Amino acid sequence: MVGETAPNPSQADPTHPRIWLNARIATMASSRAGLGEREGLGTIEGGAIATVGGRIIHVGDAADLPVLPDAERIDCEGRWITPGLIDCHTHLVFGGDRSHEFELRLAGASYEEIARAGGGINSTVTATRNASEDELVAASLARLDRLMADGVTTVEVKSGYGLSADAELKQLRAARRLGGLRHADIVTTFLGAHALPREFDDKDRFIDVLIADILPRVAKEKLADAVDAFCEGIAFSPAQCERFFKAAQALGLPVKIHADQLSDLGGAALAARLGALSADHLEYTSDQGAAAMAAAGTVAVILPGAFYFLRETHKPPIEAFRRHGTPMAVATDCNPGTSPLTSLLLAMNMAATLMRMTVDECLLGVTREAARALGRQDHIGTLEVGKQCDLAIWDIERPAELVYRMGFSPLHARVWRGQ
Ligand code: DI6
Ligand code: FE
Repeated sequence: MVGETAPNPSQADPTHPRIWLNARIATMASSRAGLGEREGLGTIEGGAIATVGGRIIHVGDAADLPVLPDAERIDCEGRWITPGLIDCHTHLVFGGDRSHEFELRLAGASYEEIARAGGGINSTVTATRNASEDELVAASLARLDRLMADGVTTVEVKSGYGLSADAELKQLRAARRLGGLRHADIVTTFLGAHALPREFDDKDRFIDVLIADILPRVAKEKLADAVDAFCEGIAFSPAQCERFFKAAQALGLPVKIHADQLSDLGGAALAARLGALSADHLEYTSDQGAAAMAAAGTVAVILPGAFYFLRETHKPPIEAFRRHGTPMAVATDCNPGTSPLTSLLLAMNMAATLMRMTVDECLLGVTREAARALGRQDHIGTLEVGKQCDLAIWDIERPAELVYRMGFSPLHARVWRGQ
């Protein structure tokens, strides 16, 4: 059965010790290999994992297991265990859908024509403003369940379809509520600078309102773990993004950026200069941008769903990221306009097929590097003693199967915080 581990007496008690035995484990914790070498997934054959209180207390040889007399013991029968997967870039919470626009585009309309006719990001803003918080939660839960069926245990969720104080707060509250309704961690990002809402005609004036009014309320209510902006000709300039980011950083919030998706405005370099957690999309990022990100430790989040759906042909500079040692993550970018994708496994397949990322890069990209893109690398993303016990247990013979198959989830069980 796909889903949580089967009900049992100890399930009610998350602090109860548990041991998974007879597993093939990909810890994702191997030390970084030299440039150009294959890094590997930190594989352990015939291994065991033990948890107490939701944390990992042992990973490795079954012979070295600590003594836990009343632990529940689970025989994995040779199945593979990876860290629970992490989708580090989604716009999961939104109202309405854009299937009609999809049909218009198939009939030859351009993204711009659709936007002028009332479509585009602002049509989702209208639908999101008109939805109640409960309606947003209900619509998003269906999408979250689909992500979880692929072994996902942490999901980042951005706002950015409200673009007024009330609607942004409503979107972020709906996102936070998802975490109380499912066995998954929800990480929220305030994407205040996503688009210019219809009631404004000046982008600088909207940035002023974001900084003076909306951002302080988001921060005061602790509704966001980070702040994001869309740096693009059709959205905000690097200078406007920087102004917004500096205000966020002054409030102690880390920043992320949608950069270089449709053109190279130097968004990657801006991310590096500000010490951003990640820069995402990056189809048009230059070699210098890739090098600056590597030096700053800013993660390159590759979003092949949007690349595919927009029929983009300009690929992100994967080879430059590799050469410079820029960490790479992979995510769904789940959103109604450019990536209506709710499978992280399929996102990995697309990253490999369309962008020539290796299997190991894809798997590290939805675990260890995705955790880094959220600033949570000390807590999740690898199987190491002390980390949160989030596991995905798979009916596969080789890790490559997780990247190779399309539209099939070989998930056997999902474990979140040891449960
Ligand atoms: N980049 C994207 O691809 C989405 N947002 C962004 O900043 C587009 C979102 C939409 O069209 O609704
Ligand atoms: Fe996005």
